[in-house]
Amino acid sequence: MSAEMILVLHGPNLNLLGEREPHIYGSMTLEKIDRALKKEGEELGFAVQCFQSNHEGELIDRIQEAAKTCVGILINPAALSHYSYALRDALSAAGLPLVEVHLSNVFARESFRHHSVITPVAEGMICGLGPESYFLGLNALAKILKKRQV
Ligand code: CA2
Repeated sequence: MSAEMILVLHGPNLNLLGEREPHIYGSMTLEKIDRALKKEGEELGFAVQCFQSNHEGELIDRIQEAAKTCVGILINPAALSHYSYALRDALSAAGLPLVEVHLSNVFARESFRHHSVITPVAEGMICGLGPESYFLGLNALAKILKKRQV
């Protein structure tokens, strides 16, 4: 039997990780984060698929597909967190357990970053721990999914 699938989504500009602004977002590239998440996922008993887009509509298309093929979503919505009701509606409609993560401590930054329109439809949100936010988020999601299987 093949492993159940978790979708990891990265929002706009996260493709620049490791190349720009390392003082805010760290020096690990997105490719390296994705590789480590897939490995961690395997150890947790899940197959992890990763997708990054700079386009809101592409993220929404991927979420709609995931509703039919995946069991949970881990997302860093990037700046879309702060204003995208379309992304929130897609995540809510997918009806899958959702964990939101941010690399930076959004509460220690500009006030527009203090509010996420995604958090109310997520199981929880982790921020401020660099790439570790993703790994903690994946572990939390796996725990939630395993509890639901019982
Ligand atoms: O801290 C996070 O993970 C954020 O989601 C990152 C977003 C930001 O708009 C959110 O408020 C918090 C920005 C992603 C931009 O990523 C870059 C990475 C490297 C260089 C430049 C931008």
